[in-house]
Amino acid sequence: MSKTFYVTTPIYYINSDPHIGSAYTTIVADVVARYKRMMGYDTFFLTGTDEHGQHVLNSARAAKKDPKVFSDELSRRFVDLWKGLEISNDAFVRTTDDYHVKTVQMFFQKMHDKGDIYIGKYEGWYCVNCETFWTDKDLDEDKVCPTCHRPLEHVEEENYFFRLSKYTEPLLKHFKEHPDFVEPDFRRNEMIRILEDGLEDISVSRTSFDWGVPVPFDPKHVVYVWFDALVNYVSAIGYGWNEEMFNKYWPADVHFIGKEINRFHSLVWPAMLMSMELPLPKKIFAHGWLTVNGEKISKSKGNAIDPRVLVKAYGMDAVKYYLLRDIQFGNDGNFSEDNLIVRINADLANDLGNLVRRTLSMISQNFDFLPNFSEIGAYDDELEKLTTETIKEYFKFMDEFNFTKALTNIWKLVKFGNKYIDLTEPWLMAHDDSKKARLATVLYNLSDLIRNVAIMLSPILVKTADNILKNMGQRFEGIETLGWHKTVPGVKITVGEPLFPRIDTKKWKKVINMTKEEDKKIEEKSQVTIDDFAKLDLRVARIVKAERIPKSEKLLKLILDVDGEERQIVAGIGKVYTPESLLGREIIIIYNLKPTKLMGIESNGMLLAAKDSDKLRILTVDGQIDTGAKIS
Ligand code: ME8
Repeated sequence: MSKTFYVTTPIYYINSDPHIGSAYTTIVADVVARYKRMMGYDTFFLTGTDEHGQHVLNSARAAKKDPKVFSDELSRRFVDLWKGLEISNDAFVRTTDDYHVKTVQMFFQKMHDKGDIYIGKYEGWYCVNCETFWTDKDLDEDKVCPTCHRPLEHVEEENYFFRLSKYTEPLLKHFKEHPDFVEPDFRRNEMIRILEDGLEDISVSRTSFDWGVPVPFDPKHVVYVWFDALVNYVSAIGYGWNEEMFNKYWPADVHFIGKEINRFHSLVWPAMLMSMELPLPKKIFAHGWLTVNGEKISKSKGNAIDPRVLVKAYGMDAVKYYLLRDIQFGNDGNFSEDNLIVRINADLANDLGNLVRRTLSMISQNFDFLPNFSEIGAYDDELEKLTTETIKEYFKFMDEFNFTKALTNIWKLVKFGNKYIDLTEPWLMAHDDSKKARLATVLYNLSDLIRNVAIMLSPILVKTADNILKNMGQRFEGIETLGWHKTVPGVKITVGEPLFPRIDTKKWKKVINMTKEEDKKIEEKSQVTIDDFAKLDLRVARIVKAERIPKSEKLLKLILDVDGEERQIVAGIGKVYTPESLLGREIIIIYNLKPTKLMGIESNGMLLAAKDSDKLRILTVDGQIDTGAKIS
């Protein structure tokens, strides 16, 4: 039986706009999936979309769309985004998929049957944005959501509850027996502290809206969106509909998530699985947040960076390299475009790009094919030792998800490669036939180093590694080929284009600043202050006389009564309203508009009307009010 590896990302809220912060979870999970595939694991990598709940329903209503139609459109955006970011997921689960809905109902039914779900009354606070319930104990006096800081709704309704409290002790036991269950360890300790305080039962159904999975035995309730969402990790791999697949992949090897959803994954989800008598995932890894100037990147903070913009400017390989190298996985990390550019120029263009180019150019100048080694000389031992050590540590660090360390180590080897060239001075051997064998060995050793580096980098620098191997006439044929002197000699090589062109920082237009500036301009343009608004004097007026302006289809001359004053305005509503139909109507005008003349006729003010693509309607007041009344 082959080894399997099951890795997941959270399923994304369908109505959220993905940014580089949220894409981070998936980008990292993709690296791990590719690494495990390379290691020979039968890997299953799952992502998807979280589509139920009040928040989605509200957004669908605001967009005047049926929630399913709305979800279909939005889910597509995620599928396309991941494709654009070269994400290699094996499946894409949607919580509106039939098999998922059925599995959620199976969970709910079974947990109810065994008494772990019961009916009760919920009274407390709810964050529509995070779809999270909070108790007074979690909140300050201002009653805002501890995660997103938006005001909470006070709710009181009959709900089904999950007997989470019952699982406090079993969970504590599991945490103790499996010290690697939640990582990093400081996040595990947070969870243990919560457990030591004791868990409370949680509400797992809602009745105030119907966009969700119906509770099978009480369909006026829909299943709480988090209960529904967590089940995706088993529904997508066949729980309840494909036993063979489910048994093959479950329990998951790792759930990658962001730190703010750790409680749901490390406490609620395992308790649900215990209730279902299913094995628990082997690991939950809760990473930190990407920040900009110390603030979490998020749409609502206005600091969202579109990953597509970054990838278009710098390429996926470079963006991924930067994220994994500069941001210690597990901790929060500041995203900086300047640092990304530094990494591209220093590490990718200079260190790696030059090593590959120098080596391949020397081979093509001196040999018809990639030469074999024969004459071992100075520094070869050192190179062999460093290569072997780097590979050994690579496995260790990648298995620990310590990408920063894995990459730092690989770069030690890359840098040593450049140093090896300087020390062995192959260019001096090129013109001396007696040194041809040594030259061949030096170039073989360098090729071997580069091949090993390319293989180790291939889960991260996917295209670059593939290019390097192709140009060197090498193929990846299993992880056993990662190692000293396993390069196949005698093959044709191609020098190829530079891997990463240097970015000239003096001429380069940074993409984030540009979008930020643009955003700012748009924002500044579209926003008015209360002082701006106060400059407008809007008043109610009654139309006392109306007539067409000769030779114009559109313009009408209106005489208005504004608190006893007679005013004349010209209005472009003649195609829609006849003069007769307007008499006696109360309208809204801009009272302090600078007078002007239209077709030679004085207009002293302007009426307000609403217009869409084919209709126009004047604004009137709701009920009786004196003319001259101010609008504020
Ligand atoms: O939480 N830095 O979905 P989501 C790093 N639907 N990671 C970030 C981030 C940032 N600035 N902003 C967001 C949900 N994320 C639920 C999950 S799973 C059963 C249900 C991460 O769309 C966040 O931590 O709000 C999470 O891992 C992912 O983006 C999706 O978040």
